[in-house]
Amino acid sequence: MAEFFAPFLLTGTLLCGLLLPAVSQHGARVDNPSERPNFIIIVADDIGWGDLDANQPEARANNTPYLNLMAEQGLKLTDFHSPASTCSPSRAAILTGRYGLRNGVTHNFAVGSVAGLPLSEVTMPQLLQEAGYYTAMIGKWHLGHNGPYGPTHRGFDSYLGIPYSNDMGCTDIPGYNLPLCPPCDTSGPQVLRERRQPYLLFIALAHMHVPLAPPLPPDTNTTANQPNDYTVYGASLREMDGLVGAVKSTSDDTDKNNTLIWFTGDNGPWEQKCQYAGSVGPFIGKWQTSRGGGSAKRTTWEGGHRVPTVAYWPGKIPANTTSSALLSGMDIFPTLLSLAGVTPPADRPYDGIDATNILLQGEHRGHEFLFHPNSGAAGRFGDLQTFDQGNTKRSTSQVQQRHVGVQQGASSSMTHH
Ligand SMILES: [Ca+2]
Repeated sequence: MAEFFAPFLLTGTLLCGLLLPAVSQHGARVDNPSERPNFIIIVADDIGWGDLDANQPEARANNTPYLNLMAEQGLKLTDFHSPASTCSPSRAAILTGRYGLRNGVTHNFAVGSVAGLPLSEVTMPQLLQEAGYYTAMIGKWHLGHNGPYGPTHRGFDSYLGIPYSNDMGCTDIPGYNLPLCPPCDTSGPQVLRERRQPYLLFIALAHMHVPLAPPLPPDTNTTANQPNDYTVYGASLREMDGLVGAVKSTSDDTDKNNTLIWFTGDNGPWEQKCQYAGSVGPFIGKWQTSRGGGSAKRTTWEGGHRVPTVAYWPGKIPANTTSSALLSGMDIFPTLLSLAGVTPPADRPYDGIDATNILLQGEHRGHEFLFHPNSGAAGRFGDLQTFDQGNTKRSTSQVQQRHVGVQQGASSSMTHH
């Protein structure tokens, strides 16, 4: 798999004589800086905050050496949150910079879902594509797999992947884990290396979502002959880490100083998958679990949405730095657009913030508060929505009772658009 990614990274990326419109199709304003960076966004599936060794070195797990190195050479974001605690709402918010209450995706899409991310939404790849970027995606989409809802209709020039999770529909038939599903675009990505455009490469890994299918240790012929320290989850994590390392290595060999790599997760690990789930680190949800609930994916407790995150850009992002700024996956949208000189359409509000100065300048001021929707998967809708405000986390009912001002501000910003 490591070799699989290498051809999709490119070498020279300066725009040479490409004339850009001042206003794009969707009303975005496009400046024309002399040099625009490449973006590689890597989103792991169901990974835990504690799965990144660098987040809890005392555990000495040694499962993520390549990500650890990326953190040493870049910026570790320790208070970074997925926009939701399940797949589709989180991914929709990452690609639109808007909460699900605005973009319309508050639940996961099913195999039988007819539609997807509403067509009225403007996505990050759309805007970058219109601004002259070549946009490619590899991996899990899960934002609608019929007709105009597929990734190549939502801003990606090329796509190779699975239309939804690897335990859904035609992807979970034993022996046929990666079939040629009709919704898939099987034309394959074009080779970015040959293009003289800046690029966005969005890699949505199937790791660490169940089912896990890691390679066995080299000296192992059967699962019954595995060494004692072998675990399916740990081996999968090391495989995922190796893929990230291969992408980073290829990028370093080609456009090291002009490429931002941003690794994060779409939500926390399964709470009920036992040894097949990741680590939430210290965010064990003691109050919640003591009452029979869960602490992670599908819940609004910390382990459900605080995700391991590393940003890497040699020469731009100071090495071996850590920020505890309160940030969200929704911030990727405005940050990338800002770095590309693109001002998004002004006809709608956005919930993400431009984190450029946090990445490049060491500033620490992130969101004043974050809203954590229950994504329709943690009980009756509205029961378990929470807010992060600095070091305090409150349910909506507590916010209503004790922080009326915050609640009023949040309510006004949550108006549907
Ligand atoms: Ca997920």
